[in-house]
Amino acid sequence: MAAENNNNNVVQVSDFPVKRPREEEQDGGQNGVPDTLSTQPNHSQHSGISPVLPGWFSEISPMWPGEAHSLKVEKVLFEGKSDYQNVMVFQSSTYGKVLVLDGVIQLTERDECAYQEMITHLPLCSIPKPKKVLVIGGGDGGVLREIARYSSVEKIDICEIDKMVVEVSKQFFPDVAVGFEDPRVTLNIGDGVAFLKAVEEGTYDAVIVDSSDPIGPAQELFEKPFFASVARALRPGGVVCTQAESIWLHMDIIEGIVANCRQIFKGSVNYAWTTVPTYPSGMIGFMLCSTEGPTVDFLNPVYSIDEDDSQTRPLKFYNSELHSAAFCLPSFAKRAIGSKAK
Ligand code: SPM
Repeated sequence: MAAENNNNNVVQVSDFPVKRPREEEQDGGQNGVPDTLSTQPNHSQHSGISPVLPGWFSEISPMWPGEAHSLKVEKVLFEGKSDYQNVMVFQSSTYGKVLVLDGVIQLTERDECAYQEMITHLPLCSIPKPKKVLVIGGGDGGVLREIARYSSVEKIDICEIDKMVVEVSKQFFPDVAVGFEDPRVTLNIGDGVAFLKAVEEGTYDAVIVDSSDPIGPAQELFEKPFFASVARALRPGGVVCTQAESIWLHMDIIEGIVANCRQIFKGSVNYAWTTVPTYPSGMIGFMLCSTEGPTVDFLNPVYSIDEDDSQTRPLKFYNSELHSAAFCLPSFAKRAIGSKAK
């Protein structure tokens, strides 16, 4: 099946098996995801429009108990329910348009650059001339937009489970979804876990896992079998960068990810982070790993994309200095993570 995007570039929509809808999921918190997160009611049961502060969106979740970041809502632009999650877009008074999945903020127009640029350029500037890149998740297209900056890249595959996320992003976030317009992009709507299993061994130079949090459709993307599939899909010395949560909120999840990655990836294993004002705790981390092969020194990028004059859209957030600094951890995190990472 094929679908046309806004620019008339044809993107392929394959028939990879689609994961079962989340209502049927009763995993009970296995594989490093705490029971408390898997069994408590989550935000899909309400829209996120605050019952406490009328006219505000409040982000309430068992993943960050006892706190709720709020944004003033000018107008709700879209509300829908896909096979996997509730999807909402609203116009905020200070952060532009906001994309929310199951009551959790995925991006705002104002600060999305801090996430999309870092999750993309931390891995891609760490290896010479990446050619084939896979994105798992990332249905808003922002990571694609960033990968498209690399002239060395010949092929960009993306596997996003939720078609509604892609459609809503194209409609409401054209400056983010612009990534889908690159002719090197092939869009697969389906389960990233199944997609990776079908990929030929050693296919990709880099895999970027732009997932939501590990409750709901993205849970398997934080588990060991998934990391093993990623490692298999990468060439020797290939790299993965995956959303790896907050050191303030989820050290238990991060320690689980680090332990799994240390077993699976025989090259480098490092944790980096960035600020994102609209994510809980104001920051989010990334796990960066490489497979056995040519050494990858994530802390010292081999390519300075910020000095590449051919960029048509200037980078808003990432630069080479921030790249190296992103791997410096607060002491409490260094003790918990640093001792386990190479
Ligand atoms: N392309 C943007 C998609 C964003 N993916 C990550 C969303 C994470 C949201 N929750 C953050 C919670 C931090 N602990």
